[in-house]
Amino acid sequence: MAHSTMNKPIYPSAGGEWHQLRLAPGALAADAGHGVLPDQTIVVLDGHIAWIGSDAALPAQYQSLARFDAGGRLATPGLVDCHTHLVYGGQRANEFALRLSGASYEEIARAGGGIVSSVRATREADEDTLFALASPRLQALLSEGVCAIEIKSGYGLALEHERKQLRVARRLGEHFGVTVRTTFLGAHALPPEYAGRSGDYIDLVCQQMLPALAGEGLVDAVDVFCEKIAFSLAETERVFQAAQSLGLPVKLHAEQLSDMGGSALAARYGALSCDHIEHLGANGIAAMRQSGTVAVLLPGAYYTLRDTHLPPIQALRDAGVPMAVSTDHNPGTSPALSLLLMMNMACTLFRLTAPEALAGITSHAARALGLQNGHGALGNGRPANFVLWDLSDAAELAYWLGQRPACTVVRQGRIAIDGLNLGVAHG
Ligand code: DI6
Ligand code: FE
Repeated sequence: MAHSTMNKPIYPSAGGEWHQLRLAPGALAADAGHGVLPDQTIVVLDGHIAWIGSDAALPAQYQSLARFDAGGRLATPGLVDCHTHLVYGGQRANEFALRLSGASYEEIARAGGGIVSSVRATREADEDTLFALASPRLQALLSEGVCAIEIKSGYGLALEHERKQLRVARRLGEHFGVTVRTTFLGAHALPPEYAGRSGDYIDLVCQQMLPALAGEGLVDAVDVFCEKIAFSLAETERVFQAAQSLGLPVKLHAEQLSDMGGSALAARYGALSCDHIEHLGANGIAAMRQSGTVAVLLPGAYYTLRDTHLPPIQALRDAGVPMAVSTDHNPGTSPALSLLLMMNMACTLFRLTAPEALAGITSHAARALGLQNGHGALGNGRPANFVLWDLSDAAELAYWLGQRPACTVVRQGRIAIDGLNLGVAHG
């Protein structure tokens, strides 16, 4: 936010010798795999892309606009991080150590660590504290070109504490000028005070928490952790019914540790996405294909848990199910703050191609949030959310490990971050 060019309108256009913005594969939603389009110009007016195309074809009406010199750099759509648990108190480095000495995620959870330990720390923190803790995490993601992000609740597990998380998520969006989609994940874990009474807790989620928070405008979608260590298929369906009655879309943490059939259930409710899905089977894939549900791959959690059970990438590809890639940023299983690193892991661990991984953090990720009209692709009339990269090959986005390539980030037509120092318009 600190940059002096913040909020400056930009009008890149052609004219003169430096005029090209190269569009990366995936820059246009249908373009993944079709290679880079050279010598492209983007005209931005009133926060929208007024025109995009070959520089040689720039319409006369735009030729007198002030011009930003992008030096022939790569342009991609703004990145979309479609699955995060960004707002929480504390951290769980102790569990990292426990896992290194052999404990499993499930064992730690059953012993009272895991999600519930983040719940304790989150309940103790007030809104300002949570905002201060989440801000640098968000800034790390924004510095790599994220223009839209999903933030889940799920570390409060009581009305006032879930509210606190969601309010902080909204505030982060306003403060940093970034699109935030909030997801209510009240059914993330059983809070200790409901031990042995998960039915009662699901009643609370469905009858009190969700209606109250939705009524306050804090909920854009509803998620559940459907897993043996979390909530059953029947409990998941009750939450989906409550969401449906409020007109809210659903998504699901599904088949991460076992195949519970959650994805097929979610697909029946028209879910935006099913996430994790390492253990997804053929039935789930068929159901997701039918409902147009996005498969969200979370290689950071796979890596951190040293999982060895790969998600069914080839079957998803064969079925034409769109695959998104996200950080799943959370303090337990994916303390990841780089979407480009997730792109690398999606390629190296899951064998996505680089264009697939780029579509996974742009167009497919936008769709996983229901944001496909405003984010994840470049095209005439769309909001101007894009990134210029100091890279010569789009595959470099997935190639470097731990390098944060310099970039200039345009959000809603304004330069939000100007890492390339383009901030001077040329007439
Ligand atoms: N799956 C995840 O990856 C996170 N939540 C979930 O349901 C992990 C949350 C945590 O361990 O704190
Ligand atoms: Fe998650």
